[in-house]
Amino acid sequence: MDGKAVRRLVIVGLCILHSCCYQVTIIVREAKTWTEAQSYCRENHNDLLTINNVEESTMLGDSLRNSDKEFWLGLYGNFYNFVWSMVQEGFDEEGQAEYSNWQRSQPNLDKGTINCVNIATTGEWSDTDCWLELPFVCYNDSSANRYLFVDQTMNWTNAQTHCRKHHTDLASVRNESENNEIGSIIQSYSWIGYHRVSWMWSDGQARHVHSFNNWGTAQPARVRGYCATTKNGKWTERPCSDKYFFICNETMKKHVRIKVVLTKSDSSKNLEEIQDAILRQFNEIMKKNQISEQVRLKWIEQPDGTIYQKTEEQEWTEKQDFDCVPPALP
Ligand SMILES: [Ca+2]
Repeated sequence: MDGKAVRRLVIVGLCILHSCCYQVTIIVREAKTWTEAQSYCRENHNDLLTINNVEESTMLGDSLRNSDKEFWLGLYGNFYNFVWSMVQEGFDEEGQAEYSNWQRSQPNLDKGTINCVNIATTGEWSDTDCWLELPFVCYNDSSANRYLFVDQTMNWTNAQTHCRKHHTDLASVRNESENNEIGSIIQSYSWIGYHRVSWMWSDGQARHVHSFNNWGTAQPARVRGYCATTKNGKWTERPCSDKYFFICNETMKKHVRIKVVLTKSDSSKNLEEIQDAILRQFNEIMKKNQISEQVRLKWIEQPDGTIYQKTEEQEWTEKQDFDCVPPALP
């Protein structure tokens, strides 16, 4: 064996990989009403489970495959949750977001998952099926005539897409004078930007018309007083006062520390430039592997404010020689 001592000047920095927020699913086998289950999850974990996409849904379906039970999810019907299409900071002044001008006995469509609001020439509003083809009113915040009547019939979603593409959004109405203005420019029942988001997640996310869902056949048929369970991944509406097992989520954060060692010291190079370049390289690698969205990288500062520490380390490299002996012939 032949050993050789090598002295190197090494510069050591610590880099932290902060992988944000991966969800852990906790299955609780104790029957509770939806509200009791929500309280339990909020006290002991994070919240009742939200399912955002097909991957999360498939993973949950796989883990429940051998169970014949139903479990509450965080999804609940919110009958009166009407919202405007246009979300613009500072658009509503105090109290104006609450303005409405429903026709008598409206809104009355309490079935299905979606419904959208039209305005009559009288200025009165009704809720109806979003797939109806109606003319519509757009809002344009950079035009002198803010409200524009579009005399083409489309379903509510296509009307929204049209207004967002050519103007600002489907019309929002903040008060009686704006409502009268719209009533005076339309020629028949027309869409405005108001629509009901009937299903909400316990964590506050609205389940919009086109967001992911995994309802079973002919579900959901009702909204009021109903919450959603899952069995084998499919969703079913059940009265929220029924008792089922349930699923909570927990948000975990993971930190990984990486020690970066620069073995070639070059005093002519600015260490701060090097550290930025190293982070950029790591970020590029993560981007290529499609993990950059969940992971954040940062350098760890030492108590004295620096990132790098210069140390003189003694390191041994070893060289081992083996004799190559051919196998003995029998
Ligand atoms: Ca109606």
